[in-house]
Amino acid sequence: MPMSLKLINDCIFIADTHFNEKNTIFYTFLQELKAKRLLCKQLILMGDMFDFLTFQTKYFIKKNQKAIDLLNDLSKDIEIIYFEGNHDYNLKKIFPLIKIYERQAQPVLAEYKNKSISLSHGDMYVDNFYNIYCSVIRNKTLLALLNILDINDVLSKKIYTSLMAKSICRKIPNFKEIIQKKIDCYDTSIVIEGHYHQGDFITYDKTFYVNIPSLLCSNEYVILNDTFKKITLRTKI
Ligand SMILES: [Mn+2]
Repeated sequence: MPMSLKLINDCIFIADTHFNEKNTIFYTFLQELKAKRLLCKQLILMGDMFDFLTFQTKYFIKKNQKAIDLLNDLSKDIEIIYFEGNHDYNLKKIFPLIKIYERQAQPVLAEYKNKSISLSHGDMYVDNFYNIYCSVIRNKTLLALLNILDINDVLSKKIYTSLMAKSICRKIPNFKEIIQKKIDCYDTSIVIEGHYHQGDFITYDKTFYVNIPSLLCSNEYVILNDTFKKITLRTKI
């Protein structure tokens, strides 16, 4: 498999910010980058950055416009890589300068100091039913149709309200065992995922597993410089 991505020293990973009207830490983080209070040459977005975003759903593009614009602005100066998640997909036309990896292209094989690393949002290798569900919700014709049917944004507003009410920050008790079941589906010795909101780094027999914490849940992101380090986002008030 060809290496499609080269990770550089001090690259920053963030995951699962679930941006919406209530959860705005993603926007705060991007502002820190814009003001250069946080320095970064390569930013890797591990998915579910927006609580809901697809190219076909105009209501959500409007809702998220502020964060979309800032991200596009930053992508002129910073190399940004975006792994689509289960809440944000069909993004290529929204972010022209960002390297987007759709679910079907994941896991992505990356290279860092002669080591190969697999990266994906984290909702792969679950089960067949979930895989079918994923291809249905990403179907562009279906989404376009729903957009036409979405008279006065009624459907979108329903989705939005239910997403806002969801509590997503919780500890998964047997997380190590859950990942154990799928870890051998990857064929690299390092695996990076988001999706689970745990932020655990776990050593298995053959694999080092990095779960990028949810910036929304724990206020943390990850920097890679020889090793992976969790950093707490500090913002001036
Ligand atoms: Mn997810």
